[in-house]
Amino acid sequence: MSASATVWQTARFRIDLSRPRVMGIVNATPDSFSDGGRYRDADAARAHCDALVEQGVDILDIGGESTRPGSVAPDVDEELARVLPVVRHAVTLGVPVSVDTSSPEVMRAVLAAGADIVNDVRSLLRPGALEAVAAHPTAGVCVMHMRGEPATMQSLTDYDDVVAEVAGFLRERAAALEAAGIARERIAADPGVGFAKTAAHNLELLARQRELLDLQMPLLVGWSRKGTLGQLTGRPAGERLAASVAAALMAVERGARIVRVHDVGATVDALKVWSAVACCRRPAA
Ligand code: 7PJ
Repeated sequence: MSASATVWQTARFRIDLSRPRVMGIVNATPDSFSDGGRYRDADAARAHCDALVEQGVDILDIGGESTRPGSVAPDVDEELARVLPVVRHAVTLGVPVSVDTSSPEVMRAVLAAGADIVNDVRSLLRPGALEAVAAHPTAGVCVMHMRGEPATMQSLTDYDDVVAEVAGFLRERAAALEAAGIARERIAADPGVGFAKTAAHNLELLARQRELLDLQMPLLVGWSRKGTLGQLTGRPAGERLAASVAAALMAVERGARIVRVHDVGATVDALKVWSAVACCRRPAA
């Protein structure tokens, strides 16, 4: 088997990872600038799904909980009310649909509605989450490294060797998922850029990212608009496009097979250039 697995089994799609894939972020959280309430927010999120498909997205990732540093989780009913109307539309668009959630109730509901992937920043550690995904015969899942909770994680940044710790955690979670009956080819692994990590840790994880290929799982990485890029450039989140594309490209160059991004069109273009060069390489010795 090559260093990076070549498929990701998900509910409706076996995603071919022989070329890198772009996962586009769809926020189903309330828009603080919208005064039209839930219907208007859901409409905007559905329109955003359509726009990302138009831009060439490979996977839609819909989230109803903000997990930015310091944020507090919504209750289950609220999260479902945000996410389900968007998922029901997204599953009609012909691309795999992922849902960014840690709630077993939300997992069960979105998988029943036809979603393909559970993307859980808490790696199915909430009670019932492992069982919710294992109960589906083929749904994909992404496990991600984090410590603590988004509200407190930035105080949990002591590591001897961040790459070894992240790898050890992801290996353990994959083993737990497999023991629960989730086949290996259904699992992707994510180092969790910005989750209980300083800028130096995030950069070390990117510099040494190839070491994570030893996990023998497809690597999914999300650098898009993250704080480390703000620290490096001095720019606010809305002005981190170039930095985000640069980081996504470096992640792919170091073996990531899926990049989770806000700016789908720009990332798709960058990866076209990368792929055109990658295909001309001599086979590795
Ligand atoms: C990530 C995520 C990430 C995965 C968020 C943000 C914060 N899921 N959900 N990986 N980040 N798998 O987008 O800034 O890095 S929410």
